[in-house]
Amino acid sequence: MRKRAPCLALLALAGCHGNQAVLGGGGRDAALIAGLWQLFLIVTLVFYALVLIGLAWAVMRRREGGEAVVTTSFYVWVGVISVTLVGLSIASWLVDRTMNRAPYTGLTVEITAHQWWWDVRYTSADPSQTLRTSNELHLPAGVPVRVILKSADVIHSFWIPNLSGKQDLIPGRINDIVITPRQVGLYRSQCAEYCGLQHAHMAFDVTVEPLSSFEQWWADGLLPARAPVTPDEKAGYTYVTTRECASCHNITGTPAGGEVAPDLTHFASRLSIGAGTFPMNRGHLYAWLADPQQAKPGNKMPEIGLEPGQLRAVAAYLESLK
Ligand SMILES: [Cu+2]
Repeated sequence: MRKRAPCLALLALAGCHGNQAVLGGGGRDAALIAGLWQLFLIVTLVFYALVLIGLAWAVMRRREGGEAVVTTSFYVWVGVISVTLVGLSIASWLVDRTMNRAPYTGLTVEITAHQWWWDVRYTSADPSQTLRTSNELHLPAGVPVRVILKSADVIHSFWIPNLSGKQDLIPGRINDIVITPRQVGLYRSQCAEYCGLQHAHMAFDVTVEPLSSFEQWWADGLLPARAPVTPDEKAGYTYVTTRECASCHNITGTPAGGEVAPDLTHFASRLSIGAGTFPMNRGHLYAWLADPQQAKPGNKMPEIGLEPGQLRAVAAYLESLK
């Protein structure tokens, strides 16, 4: 029993630290939410202690005192609870209002949720500067970013616990949320609305970096895909750009111009495969290409039936897309 208490405490604190943590405070809104959570925790702990003290007092003194004492205590207690609840409601409302008044400086990202991946567009007044990527988000530290949220199929929910609260992505409707990341780091976003079989594998990586690094990342992202060099890469390029892959996936600078699946132009520069499902490495890439339905059952990528030589070539080409 003694060993269980620290374990339970650790379990309760598991969501407080790390790259997917509600109390991480890595963003303006996340810090506001964490502050509100701490206020609620302290107040409810105080009331819990008062209830226990009152209970002990009642048990010990149950034969003393009259009905008048009980009645007075009851009204005082109801009054204290009412005032506290109103106070907590006001605190919650103030935090909500502050979050909705987030400053916004002009950087806009459009995110469309799909079962089960994220299509990401960094928009610009100059269309040639609009950057499309998938299943990743880069954000400049200290800069408020407006994220426009859409859904292509069912209701999803956008949530980067370390940076902000949640916002739904609803078919036929446009929502938005302003995020102001404060701490440079790598974070993880997770869809927060059950959206089907692979809801738990609908995540993406978030890189918060200094503004200059972010601008460099954006500029690099606009470059066309790297040309194949080795024989395997060349064979993979030919396969990917002339066969099934090209009808769904886009690789800028090549004949592959599909729009209905994740953009692969700089695929290998991402940190994960399958919308945050697997870390980006050769083993997981081979497994994914060999049988995507085994890797992530129900996703829209069919098993193509690559021969071993084709598998090696396609993997080599995709790995070269930095
Ligand atoms: Cu979802």
